[in-house]
Amino acid sequence: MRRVALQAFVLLWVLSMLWAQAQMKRPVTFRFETPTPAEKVYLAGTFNEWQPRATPMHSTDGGRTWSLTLELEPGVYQYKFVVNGTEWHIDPNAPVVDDGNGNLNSVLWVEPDGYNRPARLGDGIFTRSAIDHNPADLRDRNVAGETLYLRLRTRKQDVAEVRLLYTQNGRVRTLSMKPAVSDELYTYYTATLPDSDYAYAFLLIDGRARLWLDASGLRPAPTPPRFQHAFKHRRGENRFEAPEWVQDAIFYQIVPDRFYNADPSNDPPNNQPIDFTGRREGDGFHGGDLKGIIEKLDYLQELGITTLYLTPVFASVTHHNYDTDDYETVDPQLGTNEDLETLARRLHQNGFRLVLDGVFNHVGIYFFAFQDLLQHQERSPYKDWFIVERFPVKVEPNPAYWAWWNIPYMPKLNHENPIVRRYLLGVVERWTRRLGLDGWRLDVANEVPDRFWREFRPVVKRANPEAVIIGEIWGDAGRWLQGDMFDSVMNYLWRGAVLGWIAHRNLRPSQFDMRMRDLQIRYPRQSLYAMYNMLSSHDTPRFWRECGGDERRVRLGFLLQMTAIGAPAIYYGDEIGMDGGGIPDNRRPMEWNPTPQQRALREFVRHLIRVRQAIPALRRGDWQTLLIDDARNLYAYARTMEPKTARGSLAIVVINNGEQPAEIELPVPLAEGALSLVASTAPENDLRDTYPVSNGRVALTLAPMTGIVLIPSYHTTGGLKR
Ligand SMILES: [Ca+2]
Ligand SMILES: [Ca+2]
Ligand SMILES: [Ca+2]
Repeated sequence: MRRVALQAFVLLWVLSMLWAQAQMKRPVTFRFETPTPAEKVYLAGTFNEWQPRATPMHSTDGGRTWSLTLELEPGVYQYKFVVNGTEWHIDPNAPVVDDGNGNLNSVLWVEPDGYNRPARLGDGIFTRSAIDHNPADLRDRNVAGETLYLRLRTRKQDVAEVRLLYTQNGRVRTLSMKPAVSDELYTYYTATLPDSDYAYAFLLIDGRARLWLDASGLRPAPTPPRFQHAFKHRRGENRFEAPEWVQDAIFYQIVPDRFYNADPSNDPPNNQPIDFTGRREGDGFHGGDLKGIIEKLDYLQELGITTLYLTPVFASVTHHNYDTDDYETVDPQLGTNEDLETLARRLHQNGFRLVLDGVFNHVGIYFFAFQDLLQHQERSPYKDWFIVERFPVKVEPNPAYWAWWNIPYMPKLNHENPIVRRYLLGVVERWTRRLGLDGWRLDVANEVPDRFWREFRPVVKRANPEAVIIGEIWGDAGRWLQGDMFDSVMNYLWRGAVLGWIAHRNLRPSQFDMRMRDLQIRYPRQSLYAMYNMLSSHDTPRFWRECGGDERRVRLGFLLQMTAIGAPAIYYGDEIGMDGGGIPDNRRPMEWNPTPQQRALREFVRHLIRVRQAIPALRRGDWQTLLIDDARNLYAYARTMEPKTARGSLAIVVINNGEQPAEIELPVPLAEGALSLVASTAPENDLRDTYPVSNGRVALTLAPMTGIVLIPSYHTTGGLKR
């Protein structure tokens, strides 16, 4: 038995490798002309994680014209040229896109083979290069709970019908696959089955043509169906567990220097340079500390927070501490190692969890190994801890070593060096055990090699199997959510969609809906439900600012956040609508004397948290779009789970994001009965407490730019009333 299993595994592995090769790379040549000759020009983009010095270009005319050819898989890429490692330029000969966070980048589409011919439904022609199902990829084959999730990709607008054929107990069964979502290049079809043993294949139908996809590839469909080369699924395969508790978490992100100052004795001096280089803290120190967080635990508990995420707490000369000088020691401005242990203990005693910021891409210039390098140069035993291009090494602009964004105060570590990896993993293991840490948020995780994260995961999980690993990834994070690196990521894609529809008002409901459904096929379900969904972070303008200070929009953002798939994460002060633009303005000290208006917003957020916690469907349910009305800017969705009779198994969210009152007749997943209002962004409005449902429809009127949450009346308990 064992041997058969091994052979099957090897066969599967070989097939999946062949599959990976079938994703044909294509040569793409980049060209850039500099106005004056440059010493060096680099290419940086989503294909190299925006590393400013990783991809040098070549010049044959003394530094004016630069070019480089890369082999790229089909997809959409963003990029820029980096002149002399410091000046970032877009490509004047390419279209630009907003990356969703206010940056303009050049964009490149690499189309798969055959895309030069238009796609048509029903013409009997398939664009074969687009058709893909990789059984080794969790996005294509994933077991979560007792359910097997399958995904197949085709070209957009190309295939009329996709069927999943599978064998069970010797019988062949057929399931029609649903087109879940389409992106620029592809349509994704999905199907679910109870997790069990199957042989399966896909039948694609277009016009009179029928194509068969199994583990041996694509070929004309055999009649009757033949399964000797079928994909195989064994019960429990491809199972990866993200910690269950994250689905129920309400995160709160704190920049400790900016939260609460409980101990003035450890405040750093504010009016002198922070070191010999003469640099000053841009916006100063504000004296917040770990004791301050302990003092405010009641506040956080009252709000409904369950999990704290602290930006870095280890010693560094800056207020933000993203340039670690000593991983073993808590920053003296924040307290002592004992204070951190006390904080962790107090959090755990009060039912909170604690996630720390892991900054392992780069260090600060006072980090012992970097100090040794500065002192001993080529003779330093630590010179291979960094990526040094030339000697002498000095702290200077455009330094001789790789640094994060070329900022000389943040020398990048060399993760190819096994000693560096072992050192960092030791730090991780000790703090995880010592604090009973509930997780790590990983700074600029895309810039650290995957290899390090693959070693990181088992170290963390051994120290605490329940710890969550959250990567800072701004784009599509599917690569990191394959079970071998992260459980979750900071969900900037989700935030971008909310900004687009609610804050900036440049997306329509249909586009917002597409983005929501896109996220659902982009990540394995375990990760999707453990996403870190934030409206703001220490790296973005405050949501309040993004909404132009329009509280109606801010409230709609919170409504979406608290009813979304994935864990809500509140950036400190957002709950009272604190304002702030880009860094460092978005890190103003916490406002502890809120105005009545701010307190009312906080009360609304607190209520939404209670609603989320009281209705399991909001945390664990499926997503069902109920209404898309672009003309009136209306959108409604349901969160549903089985069994339907259970309390909290259904919640309906209706949003009128338009400027006019809207009379809505909404189809709902409930035949008869009544719906009760449990939350509204505009409580002063004259809304009814219950709405009758007849023939699966409910009629309601919503004021402009308001949203509500409804649940079946027979599910209601006291205390949830808005
Ligand atoms: Ca076709
Ligand atoms: Ca202090
Ligand atoms: Ca500091």
